[in-house]
Amino acid sequence: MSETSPLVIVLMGSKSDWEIMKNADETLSRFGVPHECRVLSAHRTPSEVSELVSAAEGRGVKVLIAAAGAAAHLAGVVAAHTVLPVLGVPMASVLNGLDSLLSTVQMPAGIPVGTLAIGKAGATNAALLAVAILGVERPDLRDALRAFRAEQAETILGQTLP
Ligand code: RP5
Repeated sequence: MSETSPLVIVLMGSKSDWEIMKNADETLSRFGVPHECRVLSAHRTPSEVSELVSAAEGRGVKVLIAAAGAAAHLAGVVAAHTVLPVLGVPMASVLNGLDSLLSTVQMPAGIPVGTLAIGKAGATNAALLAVAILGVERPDLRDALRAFRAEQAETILGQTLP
């Protein structure tokens, strides 16, 4: 995690989400994006969520990622407190994350949450999408994303079957 001002905040509802959300942390680090990761819960620490998110724009934050499981309202609550883009990542749960997915993705019209896939893929892609959003004004990040995709293509093309 960078010690400079964060461009991205990664929130998760519980420390139990970290095993998955460390993939977002690692992906942002790979692209050299300053970010901070925090555990804050929409229902267990509502005031602290409100304070952190309300102050984010003033701190220079550009994108927020919010991960939660079960009745996963964290991303929606985060989005209610900011006009910055909010990316939601549903965590797996006793219902395999379907409850988290629906809770995160089914925002009524007016307050959007860009929802990614359940679990590790969503954590990684939320970070990649955050990099793409930052890349709108950062050609260096766009170049880094192109290089990342070229690397993925090389990996696929190099795969052989037994
Ligand atoms: C949600 O409840 C968290 O985001 C987590 O995915 C889930 C379970 O939390 P713990 O009971 O493990 O703290 O709020």
